[in-house]
Amino acid sequence: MIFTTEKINQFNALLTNAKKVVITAHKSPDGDSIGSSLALFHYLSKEHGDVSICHPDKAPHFLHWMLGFDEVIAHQENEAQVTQLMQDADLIFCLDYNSPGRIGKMDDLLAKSTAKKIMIDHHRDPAEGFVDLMFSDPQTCSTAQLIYELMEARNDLDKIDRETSEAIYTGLITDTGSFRFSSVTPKTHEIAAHLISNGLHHSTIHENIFDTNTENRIKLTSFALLEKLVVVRDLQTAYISLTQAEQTRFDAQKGDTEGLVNQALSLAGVKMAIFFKESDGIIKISFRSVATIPVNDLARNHFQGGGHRNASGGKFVGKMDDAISKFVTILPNFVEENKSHFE
Ligand SMILES: [Mn+2]
Repeated sequence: MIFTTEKINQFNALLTNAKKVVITAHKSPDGDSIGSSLALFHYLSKEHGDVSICHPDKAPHFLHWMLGFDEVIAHQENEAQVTQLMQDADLIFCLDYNSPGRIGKMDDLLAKSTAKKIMIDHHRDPAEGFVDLMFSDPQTCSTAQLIYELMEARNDLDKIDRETSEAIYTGLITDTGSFRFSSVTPKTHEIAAHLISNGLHHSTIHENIFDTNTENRIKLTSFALLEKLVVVRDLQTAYISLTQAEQTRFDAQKGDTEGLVNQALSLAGVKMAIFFKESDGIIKISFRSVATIPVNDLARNHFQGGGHRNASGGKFVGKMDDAISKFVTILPNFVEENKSHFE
């Protein structure tokens, strides 16, 4: 239980003393960063007059349907407005990220701000000292679940309306692969059950998020699986890579490669999957694994990254071929060192 009475009292005091509240979340928004931001926004707006959402960049199109989405101001698009809001803020929420480095170019605004800061997050190893009040629980599947638990701890579950409910549910399903990851607990299902009992149209939300493929996206996915999937059968590993040129060929939009790595992981006999994506001149790498295989070690030790045990990210500064050969060289050792996890 991270929402202790003592910490909720501190939370209440910080909120009461703040005139202007800004909600931030990590770069490259996903269903949980947007979902938790909107859920908190809808919730706080009921008791607090001045709440804004400032994100480093814009969310992929499959999240634009969300109620209140237009409230999210992207630093990338409205730098002056975000700068002003961050400067004027008395209280800043840091949602779904564990260190200031995760908000891209907004990190400077956060560092310079004199506002009080509250973190609500579920990533491991939160950085010390950049917030005044920290709610961090790596055991929880999503930040959206933590927003629900915050409302619960403040006896405000009756304030869950349609907007809040859909935002929380979006975070839950996108961060858990639709309730399949090991991070899902009875509590996660209890929350879903409560939201559905309250009238949430869960199947519509699922369709809004997952059934929004464009023709180009399906073709890009098909190309990636047909031409770019490599299965290293004896090491129970599969990987996919996409260069910038390959993405351009299919006019890839933000979010179009989302979930690709999970398709590689879905192969029978494969316990670890990696996706290499050329982006902004570097190679961004997504790692996924099953059971206890710690891909965050791989990401942290070799690819300047980190994250969760089963879902991590990293990067390689250089060419695609060099990123892949580095990985292929490391792979046998990693599997050997983690032998027991691969059995
Ligand atoms: Mn999350």
